[in-house]
Amino acid sequence: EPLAESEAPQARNSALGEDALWHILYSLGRDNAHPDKHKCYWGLVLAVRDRMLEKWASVQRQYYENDDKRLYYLSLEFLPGKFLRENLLSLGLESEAHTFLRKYSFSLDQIMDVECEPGLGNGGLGRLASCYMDSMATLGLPAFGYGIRYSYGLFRQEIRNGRQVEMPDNWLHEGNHWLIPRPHGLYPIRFYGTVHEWQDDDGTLRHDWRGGDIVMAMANDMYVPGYRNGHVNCIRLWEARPHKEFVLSSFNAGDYIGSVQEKIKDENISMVLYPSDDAPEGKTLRLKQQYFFVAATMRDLVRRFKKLNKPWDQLPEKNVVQLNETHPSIAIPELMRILLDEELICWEDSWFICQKLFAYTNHTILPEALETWPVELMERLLPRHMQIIYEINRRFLEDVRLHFRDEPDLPSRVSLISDGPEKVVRMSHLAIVGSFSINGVSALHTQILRDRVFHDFIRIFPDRFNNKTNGITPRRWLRQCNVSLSWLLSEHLGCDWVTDLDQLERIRELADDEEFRHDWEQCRLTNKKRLADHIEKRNGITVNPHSIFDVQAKRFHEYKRQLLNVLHIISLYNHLRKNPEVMMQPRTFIFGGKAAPSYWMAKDIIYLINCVARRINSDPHTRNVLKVIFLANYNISLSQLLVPATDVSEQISTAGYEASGTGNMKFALNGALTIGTRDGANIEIGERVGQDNIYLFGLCEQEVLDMRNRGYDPWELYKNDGELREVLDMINSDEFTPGNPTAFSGIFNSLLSGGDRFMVLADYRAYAETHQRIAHEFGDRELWIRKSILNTAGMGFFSSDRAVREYMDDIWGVKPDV
Ligand code: 26M
Repeated sequence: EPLAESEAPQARNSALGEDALWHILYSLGRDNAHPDKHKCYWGLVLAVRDRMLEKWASVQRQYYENDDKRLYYLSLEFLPGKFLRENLLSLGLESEAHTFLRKYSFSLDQIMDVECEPGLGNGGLGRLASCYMDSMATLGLPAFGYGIRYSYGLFRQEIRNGRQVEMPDNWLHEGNHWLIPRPHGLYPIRFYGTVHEWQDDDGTLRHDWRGGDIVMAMANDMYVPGYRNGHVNCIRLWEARPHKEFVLSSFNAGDYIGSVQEKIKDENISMVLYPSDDAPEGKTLRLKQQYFFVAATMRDLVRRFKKLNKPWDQLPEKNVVQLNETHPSIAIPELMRILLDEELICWEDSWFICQKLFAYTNHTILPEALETWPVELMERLLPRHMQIIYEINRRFLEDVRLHFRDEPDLPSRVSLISDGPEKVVRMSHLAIVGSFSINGVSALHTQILRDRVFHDFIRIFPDRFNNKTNGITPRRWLRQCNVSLSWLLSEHLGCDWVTDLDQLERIRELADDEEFRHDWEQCRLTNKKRLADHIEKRNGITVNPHSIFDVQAKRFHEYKRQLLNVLHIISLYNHLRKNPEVMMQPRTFIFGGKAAPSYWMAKDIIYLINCVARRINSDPHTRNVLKVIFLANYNISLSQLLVPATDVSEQISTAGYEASGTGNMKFALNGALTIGTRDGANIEIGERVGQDNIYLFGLCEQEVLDMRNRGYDPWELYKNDGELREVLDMINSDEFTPGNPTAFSGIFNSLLSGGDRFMVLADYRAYAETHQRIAHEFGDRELWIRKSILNTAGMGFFSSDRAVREYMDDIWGVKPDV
C-alpha cells in the first residue's frame, strides 16, 4: 500500500475490531453477535475515540509541562464534515477498520451512510475554520477551537416543485459520540442586569455588573487528530443549560409549567445556527449567542492562565486569540471587563493586554454584511460592555484628534459608534481598534481593505494590516475525497505530499508522459461515473460521464452570479434548437447550494435553475448534449463527491466581491479547470497554475468600479446583444413556467430596471465566449488532461498547512509542541 499506516504511533495494542465489538456490548448495550451496519458504525466510532482520547490527554499534559503559548480560535461556525473516515485516516487506522468491516461484509462507504454531518456553519467561513483546525493539529500546534454546539445545524434543503424548502437539521437526535459533553464545571453567563459603581480604598471608581439573567454554559468537546503525528486538539462547543432546574419562586407559587418554560427559554441560546452568511439580521438572540460563547471561552482562557501563577502582563505572551470575523469581537470588551472589574487592573494595563492578545480576520467587504449592533440593545443586554465600548471609543478618538489635527471628519468616520437614525456599534471598528493584527483572506481582498473599506484605519494603524491567503486541507480535499488520484500521486511521489503539498510540483514533468496522462484520465472518469450514479439515484436523470461536468457549488448569492451561468445555459439551449444539425461538445451543468431562507432573490434563482433544468432535460432534441442538474442539500459530504468529478469549476463572482473563495481551490487541486473572474483567490490560482491553465474572463475589480462611475446601463446591452435579449425575454415570459409569465420578473427587473448591481450583463459576452473556448479545448484530450495535471501540480501553495504556518509565524507566535 503506498500510504503506509505503520508510521502512525499507536497507543493501543488490541485490535480496533475487537474494541468495536466490546463497545457494542458494553458501551451501547447491544448484542454484538451479528452486528448490523449501525452497530458496526457506532462500535467503530467508540473504538477510534478511545485512541484519540489517549493521545489528547497526553498532548494536554505536554502543553502544561512545556508552558506553551496557546492559540484560541474563536468562530461561531465550524463545518468539519463527517468524522469517521477522516479520523481513521489521520490515526492510521483505515486498514484495521477495513479488516473489521470485511468480516461483516460492509464497506466503509456503507458505514459512512450511517454518520450524520454536523452542519454547524453556513459555508466558506465555517469550513475554513475546520480546515485550519486540521492543519493546526497536523502541525502540532497548541490550539483550541471554540464555538457553539447548535442543537440544529444549517437547515436541510429540499427541492419541491423546483423551489427550496427548509427542513430542520436535528443532527443530534441519535446522539453523537464524536462529541463528549462535560456536565461538570459549568460557567454562569450573565445577561441584562445593572452596573453598580463603588469606590475602593484608594478612592478608585470600580464597576460591578449584577442581577439580570444567568444561563449556564456547558462544554461539549470534539477532537481533531493531526495527520499521523500522535497529536490531538479539541474544539470546545458551548451548549446553553438552564441556571437552575426550576425557577423556584414560580414553582412554589404553583406555576409548574411556567417554571419549565423558563428553563426552555435559556436553552434557546444554543438552539439553532443563523442561516444567513451575509446581511446580519440584528436579532437579540444572535447577540446573545455571540456573548454567551465568548464569555464562556474567555472564562476558560483566564482559568487556565491563572493556573500558571504568572503576572497578568504575561497573558498575551502565553495566549493569542484569533477572531474569525467580527462575530466573536465582543470578546474584547469582555476581557476588559474581567481585567477591570474582577481583577481590579487599571484601564491602561488592561487595554495594553487586550491589544496584544487579539487578532481579527475579515472575510467580507459587502457593505450590508458588516456587522453592527444597536447601542440601545447593547445597553440593555450587556450594560457594562457598552460602557467599556464608550470608553474605548472616547480614548481612541481623543488619540485620533491629536494625531490628525487637520482632518476634522476622521473621528466620526472611524468611530466605534455611528450616528444615524439609530446609533449602532460598528463591530469591525471595535475589532480593529482592539487587535494587534487585522488580516484579509486573499491578496486582492486585503488590497481592497487597505484601499477602500478600512482605508482610514490603515493610516492610524499602518502595521496592523496583513494578508493571509486562505488554504484548504489536502487530507480531506484530496487524500480522502479522491482516493484514486491519491494512489496515483503516491505511486509517483511517495506519500509525503499529504503533509507537504508543494511536492505536487513534481508531477509537472509527468504531464508529458502519455501513460501518466492515461492513468490520470482513468481516475477522473472513475470519479465522474461515481457522481453520475449518484445523480441517477437522486435526480433520476442519466448523465453522460464523458460530457463536460461543469459545476457551480456554493451558497446562492447575487454576487456569486449563478444567474450568469443559467443565462448562458439558456442561450446554449436556444442555439441547439435553432441548429439541430450542429455538433456540440456534450455538457452537464451541475448546481448545488443553499439560499438564506429570507433571501428571496436567491431563492428565485434556485427556482429558475430548476425550471430551466426541467425544460432542457425533457427536450428530446437536446437531451443527449445538454443536461442541467440541481443537487439538493449541498453540504460537505456532497462536496466531497462533486469536487473530484468536476471538469470545469465555476468561480464567476463580480470582481471585487468574493473575499477569497475556497471551493475554487478544492476543484483545482483535484484537476478541474477554472472558469473564473479576476476575483479573490482566483487571481492567485492563475499565478500558480499558469495563465494557460485557467480561463479568466470579464471585468476586473478596477473596471467594475470605473464602469459604475461612468454610468452603466444594462438596457444598452439588452438592445445591442440579440442572443442575450432573447434569453432575457424568455425569463420574462412563461417559457419556463407555463401559464405564469411573471414568475421571474423580479430577476428580470433586477438585471435591467434595477441597474444590475452585480454586472451580470456586462460580463455576459466574455463569459459565453470563454465557454466556447472551453468546449473546444475539452475536445482535445491531450491538451485538456495536460492542463488538468498542471492545475493539481500548481496548487501546493493553497494547502491550509501553508496558511496556518503564515498565521503562526507572522501573527500568533506559537510553536509546534514537540
Ligand atoms: C452574521 C450575522 C448573523 C448571521 C450570520 C452572519 C454571518 C455568518 C457567516 C455572516 C457572514 C458569514 O460568513 C461569511 C463568509 O463565509 N465569508 C466567506 O469566507 C470565506 C473564508 O475566508 C471566503 O473564502 C469567502 O470568499 C467569503 O465569502
